Amino acid sequence: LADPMEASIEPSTQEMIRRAQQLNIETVFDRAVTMKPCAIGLQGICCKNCAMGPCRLPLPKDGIQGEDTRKGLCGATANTICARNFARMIAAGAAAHSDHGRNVALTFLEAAKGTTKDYKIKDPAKLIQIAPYFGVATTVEEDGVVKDRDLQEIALAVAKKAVNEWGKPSGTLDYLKRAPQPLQDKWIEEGVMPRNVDREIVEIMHRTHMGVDQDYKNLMKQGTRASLADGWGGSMIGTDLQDVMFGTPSPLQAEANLGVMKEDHVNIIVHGHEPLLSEMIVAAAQSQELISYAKEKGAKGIQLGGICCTANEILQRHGVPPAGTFLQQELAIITGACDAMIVDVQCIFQNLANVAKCFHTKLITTHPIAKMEQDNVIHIEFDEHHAMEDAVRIVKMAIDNYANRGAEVIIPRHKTTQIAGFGVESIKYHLGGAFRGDYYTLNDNIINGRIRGIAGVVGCNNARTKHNEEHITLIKELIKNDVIVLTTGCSAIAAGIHGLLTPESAAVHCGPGLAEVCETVGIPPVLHLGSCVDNSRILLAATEVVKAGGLGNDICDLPAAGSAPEWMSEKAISIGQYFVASGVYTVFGYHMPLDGAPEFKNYLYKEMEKIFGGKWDCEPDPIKHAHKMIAHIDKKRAELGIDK
Ligand code: NFS
Repeated sequence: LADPMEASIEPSTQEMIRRAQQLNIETVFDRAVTMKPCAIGLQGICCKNCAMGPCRLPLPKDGIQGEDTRKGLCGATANTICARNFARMIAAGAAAHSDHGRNVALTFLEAAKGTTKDYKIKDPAKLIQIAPYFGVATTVEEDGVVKDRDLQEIALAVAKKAVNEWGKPSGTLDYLKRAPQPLQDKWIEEGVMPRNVDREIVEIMHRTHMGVDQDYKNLMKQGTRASLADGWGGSMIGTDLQDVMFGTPSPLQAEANLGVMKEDHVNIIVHGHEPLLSEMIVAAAQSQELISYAKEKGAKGIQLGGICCTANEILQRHGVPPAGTFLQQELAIITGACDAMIVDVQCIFQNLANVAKCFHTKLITTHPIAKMEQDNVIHIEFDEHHAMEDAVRIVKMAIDNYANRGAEVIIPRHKTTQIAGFGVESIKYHLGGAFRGDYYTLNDNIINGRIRGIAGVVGCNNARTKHNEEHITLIKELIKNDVIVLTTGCSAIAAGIHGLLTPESAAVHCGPGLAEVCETVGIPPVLHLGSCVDNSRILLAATEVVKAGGLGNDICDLPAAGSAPEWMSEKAISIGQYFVASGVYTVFGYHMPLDGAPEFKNYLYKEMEKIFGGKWDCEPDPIKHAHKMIAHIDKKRAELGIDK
């Protein structure tokens, strides 16, 4: 069994691991003790792409290929195998983000056509802002007079263009032109401009099939192209259209951690990624009718909470508190107070069903592509044509289940307050100039040295590392050194849980320069920018910084760095690659599956910088990790002539 103190730095997590062990319920933390990773897979050199294998190549010693130079049966070298595996991770990650984006675009098309009543245009300003990138006009000329074009007409034109981005037969993705021009030039020169989202993912699967692409550099070219189709395509379109339909986030206050669950309330946890359903659940749970129904059933009200990126989506737009990170999903049920957990796609443990079986919890799957085989799981397929009806049915089911709770409900007391809901627009509002709609104040403070640089800290938790330790140690070290942090995903949830998302934390944890800026402007030193598809907001924020001037001409000129200290998902690899290909020095924690192919690893860690201005790195120690990022920031400051 796992030692709770070794598994997490977070007290409610430790408490719930102990509680699970008392009840003889296995969690991810225990499985991490009994299941050891495969040594060859860990190095990235196991090839199982054909039935002559799996070919498990010999491990190099101290990063050098030794005397044992056996290859795969087809002759595949360590570089080829490692690059194929890496590219396939990008394909899976880009597919997950982009399929989410596609579903959003398809729903937006229905909303624009008026064939669904539950989804509407909530943020017309955002629609008008993005329309030109799709080549959609926002004004019309009638009798020589320029007038605003009908909103529904703009929406329909944008929706059709957006949906087309997944499969258009010619050209390249429309959103690529949002990147700084020098970056676009690099992509064109390197031949990595994505043509359409689906094609780049399919082409990875083709090129990594047995006997196709056998040049690791060429394989990575396609990996890059698919990752860009994710970051500057599927994810970015997903984020934008979600903003149009559900509202662009703006800063708000909320709570975080398992302690947000309430013993005397109906507790509903939404877990997964696509906000299409969870938006409806929020609306249903806040309706007077269902609150009254909950009271009739003996509860004081309905408490919603989120896990993973669905949590971030509804936190950013509605202030619904996240109940936990990726690694706390089983623990939310182990409280005994979770009346329903509703899941859609991605990052959902199969073991949730086994845990739910030990309690009264209704576990509800909602997505046609993500079902569970266990018989205690209920499948209510969500359909955008009757979205609200589905949501009401689910919330009612949770309320009806309130009476079935067992005697022992133990909810950890821990919860924190946080400010979330930042985005490109709100950073502009807080850190823009008084008369200039750009990032003037931010740039000015970077140039004068109060802010040393910008870090993006994102990504998952990983049961192979101590839950939240790397995130929190790293972020604290960065802000102590006056580096402002933009965060998303489970990293953002972790930062919220550990109290780093408050303006007050600036005085406690920041260096004097960053503290002064945060206190003057009234923002936290760590800004929550949303879910993992919202990493596209970080790309656009970086682009705004470039545009505001004084810090070079391209993202790679900025004193900035990226990090995913506890990554585990294939989505993180796609994100890492699009950051690298956008010019960002990107450091991952834990481990990278590259050690078996030192030459390929060197290509990612060194050579790539010559092509895109960004490169990969890996550092498991969070303090050293922070200082690698800071050293890069200082190098960029020196190149810009602003080091002091
Ligand atoms: Ni991102 Fe979000 Fe969390 Fe990792 Fe999973 S929830 S999409 S993949 S674990 S950060």
